[in-house]
Amino acid sequence: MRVEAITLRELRMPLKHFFETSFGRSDSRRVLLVTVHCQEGEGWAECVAGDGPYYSCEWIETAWATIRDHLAWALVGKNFQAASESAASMARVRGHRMAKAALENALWDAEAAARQQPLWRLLGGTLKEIACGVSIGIQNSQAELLDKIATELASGYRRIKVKVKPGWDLEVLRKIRERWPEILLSCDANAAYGTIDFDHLSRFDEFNLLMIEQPLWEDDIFCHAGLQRRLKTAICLDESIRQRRDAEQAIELGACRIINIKTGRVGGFSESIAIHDLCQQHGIPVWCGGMLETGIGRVHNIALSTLANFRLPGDVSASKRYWEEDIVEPEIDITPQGTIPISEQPGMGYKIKPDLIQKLTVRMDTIGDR
Ligand code: OSB
Ligand code: MG
Repeated sequence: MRVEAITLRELRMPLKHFFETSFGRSDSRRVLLVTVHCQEGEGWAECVAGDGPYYSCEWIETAWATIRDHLAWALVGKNFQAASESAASMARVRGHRMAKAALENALWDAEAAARQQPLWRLLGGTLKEIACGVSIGIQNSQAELLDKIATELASGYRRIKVKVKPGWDLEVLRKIRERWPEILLSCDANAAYGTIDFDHLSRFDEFNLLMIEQPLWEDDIFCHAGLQRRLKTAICLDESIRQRRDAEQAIELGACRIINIKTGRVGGFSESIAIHDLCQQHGIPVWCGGMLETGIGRVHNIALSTLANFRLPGDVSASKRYWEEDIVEPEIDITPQGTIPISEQPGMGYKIKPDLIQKLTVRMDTIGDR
């Protein structure tokens, strides 16, 4: 694929309902879409960087500027045999993995379309349907949280994950377990606790959780190993795993028993596959995390989730949970069994809605000749 130009677009999309984590509440999403224009056709991807530097240090403005001034120029004019080769061209830029992932994944999208192959197959996927879970934010009251859980269970979701933080944890988990003793339940702290909380965190053990996700600092592996030794509950790392090397260290140290893969967080599909394979060799199950994506990011998450070691339900849920109208069609939806069947169609298997994207676009820039 010969890259001729790259287009950046920012969209503003209101969320149907606020989403609150330990690091803050969002009512809407700034969405960064990337299109790579190649001689053979185009490819799309979504940069999952947040509205602000709270989940990680990357956010929309750093991603936009880093792609425009540095990363795009590492690709424009180059010819790649395969999308996976693009990562090496961008390696001189340190960090900025969400920005890199958007470019690499757009190239995978273009490659799948050019080869007339489903993206999931190009990635090495084998599963014909994927299992879906939901991530439910912190609510204004426990009653509202319980209502939301009831709704999601009725839709068929296979695993409920609730966000926790100091002051919204033990009591909430107790209420959920009283009402649903048997469901697959996990919690995600988004790095809200510290070493002084180890005794407090061991009390989570009484709730028979599938996992506790990222209890400690976003840049820590070592202290998680100490905590995992004290907990019966499996720790799942999210923020801490930025690359394959981090996963290697976490596994070696015993810092987690499960890993969540987000393609944006680790710099793209090739690094995601490398982490997936490493975990598979070590008997560590992985699942696909979400970043409040629109349909474009969601479709890429679905494709990645078809790799064999994605053994736990991911945060890959229906478009209508977040958006009034999604930018792909058909909208992403789940079966009553809480699964998404995989399409045999070439490329993404979903269509982009250009008119809606145009309508939602608040800025645009093209790097290269078009
Ligand atoms: O930690 O998994 C997370 C959303 C934004 C930032 C971080 C996280 C999340 C989610 C939402 O949990 C998952 C989704 O997209 O449904
Ligand atoms: Mg998480």
